[in-house]
Amino acid sequence: MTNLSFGDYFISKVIFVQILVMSKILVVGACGQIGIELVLELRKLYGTHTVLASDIKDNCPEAIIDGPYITLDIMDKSKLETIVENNNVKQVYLLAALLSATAESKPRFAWKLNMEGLFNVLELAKSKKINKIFWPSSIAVFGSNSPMDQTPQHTVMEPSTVYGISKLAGERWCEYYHNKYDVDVRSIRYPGLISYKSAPGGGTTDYAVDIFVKAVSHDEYTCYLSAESKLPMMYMSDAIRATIEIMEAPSDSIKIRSSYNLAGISFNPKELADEIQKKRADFKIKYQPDFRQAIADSWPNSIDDSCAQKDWNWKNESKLKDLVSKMLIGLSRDKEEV
Ligand code: NAD
Ligand code: AKB
Repeated sequence: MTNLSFGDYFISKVIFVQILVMSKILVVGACGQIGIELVLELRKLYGTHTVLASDIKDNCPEAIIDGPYITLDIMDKSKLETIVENNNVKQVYLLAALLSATAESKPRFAWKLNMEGLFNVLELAKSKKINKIFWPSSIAVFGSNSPMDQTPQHTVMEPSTVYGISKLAGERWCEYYHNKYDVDVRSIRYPGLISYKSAPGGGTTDYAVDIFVKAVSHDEYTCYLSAESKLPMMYMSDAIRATIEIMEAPSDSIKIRSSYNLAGISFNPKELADEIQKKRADFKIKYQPDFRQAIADSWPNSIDDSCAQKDWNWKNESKLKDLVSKMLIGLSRDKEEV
């Protein structure tokens, strides 16, 4: 404040705060399983009009219709740039991608979408048009040569799916842009996410959502994975909290600029079905593994997330029992409302 009068100092502070307030957060892929819940939470924290939701879909989902929405194909670099400039976007959460099961049926397209979208956003940060990026990776970066139990942060990584290959390559590019161009990119290797507000988008872990939909409608569930396929999973509210916590953490506490391991709860389909049966005694499940079994077999059983715990104080909260209760209540309520 040395050379400024109090009045000038006050005005400069007001302008600074206004610039901060006016800058926007862009969520790309906002209509998806994570996107809807992330937009809702970001709007609660930073204000409805601060969070610009976008997706390739023309229509904004009902759940996020109260705030700004724009149609955007993340591969359209010039439209992305225009949106960023016209709206003073300073942070981007990039969620648009093809997930593991869908990507296997369109490998070349999955590679193109998953990589080109990331490059378009990294380039915006390189040219300092935006300040911060969140980009999710996945447990799919590991492969059958990685240790299966408590898979460490740094280990053998030989993914066998196009999705896993794109996520591992994406992680390397994130670290590269951080080291070379000082890009503030932050990332988490999400486990399979479980939620009821929006349907999952074509992953191998989707069974752990589908099973609840059948349980509340009193239908038998045919599981496409075997009863013993143990995978790392997480309840959505924990994943959203992790996403916001890593983005809010001081930059120098984020020591890993590829992507952090993140652990929630590990279970197999039988353990999940048993827990559901404690609440819905009539629930029945049978097992008919398909091509997704090989994908699940190549992924870890459980994850060591001690680096995330140490660097930015990550801690998972939901246990299997809570998750089952929340899913059954959430889906039953939605059913009654329909
Ligand atoms: P999703 O499939 O539910 O949602 C993706 C959204 O992206 C969709 O709404 C889709 O319309 C949109 N989209 C597709 N192509 C687009 C394009 N060209 N431009 C703009 N939008 C486009 O996926 P999700 O489960 O919400 O996952 C979001 C991110 O998190 C992905 O990168 C995924 O790999 C990662 N992830 C998810 C999980 C999980 O269990 N859900 C686990 C690990 C990692
Ligand atoms: C998928 O199954 O593809 C996703 C993931 C774990 O990345 N849920």
